[in-house]
Amino acid sequence: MQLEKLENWRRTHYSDQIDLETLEGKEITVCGWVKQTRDLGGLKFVILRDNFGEIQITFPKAKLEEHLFDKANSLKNEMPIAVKGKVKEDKRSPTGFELIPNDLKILNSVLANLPLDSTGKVKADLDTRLDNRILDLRSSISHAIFIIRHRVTTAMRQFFVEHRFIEINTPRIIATATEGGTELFPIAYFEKEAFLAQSPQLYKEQLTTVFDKVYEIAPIFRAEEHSTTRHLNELMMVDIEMAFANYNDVMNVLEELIHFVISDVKNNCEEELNTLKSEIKIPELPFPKYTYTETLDLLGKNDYELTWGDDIGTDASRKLGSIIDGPYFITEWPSEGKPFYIQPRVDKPEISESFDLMYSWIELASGGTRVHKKETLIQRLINQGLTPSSFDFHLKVFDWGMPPHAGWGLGLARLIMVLTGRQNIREVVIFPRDRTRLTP
Ligand code: AMO
Repeated sequence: MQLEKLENWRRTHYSDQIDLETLEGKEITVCGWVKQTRDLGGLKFVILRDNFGEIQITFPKAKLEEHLFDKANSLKNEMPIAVKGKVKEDKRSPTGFELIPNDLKILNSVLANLPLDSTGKVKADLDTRLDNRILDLRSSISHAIFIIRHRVTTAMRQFFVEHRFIEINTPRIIATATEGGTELFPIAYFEKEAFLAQSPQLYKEQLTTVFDKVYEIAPIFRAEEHSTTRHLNELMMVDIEMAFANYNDVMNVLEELIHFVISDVKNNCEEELNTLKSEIKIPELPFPKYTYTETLDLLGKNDYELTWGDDIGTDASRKLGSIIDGPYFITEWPSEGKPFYIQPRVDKPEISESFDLMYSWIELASGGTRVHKKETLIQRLINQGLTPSSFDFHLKVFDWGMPPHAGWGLGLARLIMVLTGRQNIREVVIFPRDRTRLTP
């Protein structure tokens, strides 16, 4: 087959920009991929898919030049094409119009037997989908997930700008652990020992001394050995840190953000939510809050006993999810299990000024008030078996006017799971990295 060059052909309209009232009878140029073809002998229908929807291109043999109709016969699913044609009203077409082609360019060939059917008619398991992710992303389900994800990060940035947060980017190559030594990925960094960042924790705290309120949306890396449906080894984290604030203030920011994002998605992604059959509700503010101790009581009343100090693991979280619907906070966790930077309560040091944001049984975020006194921080580092001198680059900033501050980190993919109603985190990450998956 003779392939054509794009030359000076450029798209004039995306599929969702074709307004019948102004464009009927006019010639436009569309570009995209063949989603499907249907042959009725003298009539051929081609569905072209672009990023914003679909267009039906109708080839009536009787009205077209022979070579154009013949060319349409060589179209195969997933071929990239460009079409110049006239917009014509057609009530039978799903979009209410069709395009009658004047010219067609086939811009590349495709494999005869593709490893995945992006129309979703032939079902594939998740591994096959991930192995052939680019084709999978063209399916309406996966595409809807990532359009929603795009909407979420856009809305988040809007929210942060409106609330006067400054966007930062902190190093991904770091010298010390922030979230416990066991989850670090070591890397070869010339003659020094280095790691991939587990979180921007120390840097975001330092930057509050300059910019007051900061946020970062960036990848982080955790060498978690286990394989679950909600853990990955590389993930996008949404982090904030605020000066002159405590854990209650940053919980307020978090619930407002979640409310804003869910409302935004509900209002702007109706089609995608329908495709995914997601029935996410806009949560009421404020979100319910249960202290850790109250949560244990609640579990106890529902025949799930935990001892004070225990972590609330997967089974217990699932139990909670069966009792509480939507988002809620679990606050004031035992200080013992919390990272060194979390502030213990002054009146009751065994309890910390910390919280997790849960959605049903899934932990979406965690955060708290930070220790901002250098001596306390050094003591907590020692108590946790860490070497304060390894943190000199961080500790010295505490002598330069460190304000009281607080913040949180939110796992973006887990929020997307909730919004899109997906059960496996791998579905909502474009190229997931887990214990065994390193490609594509
Ligand atoms: P934490 O370690 O609790 O806190 O992480 C914050 C949130 O990130 C998500 N998350 C993960 N998601 C998928 N796979 C993983 N392996 C994974 N690990 C964590 C969760 C979790 O709630 N520095 C603190 C935050 C802070 O206090 O500001 C931190 O990293 O949704």
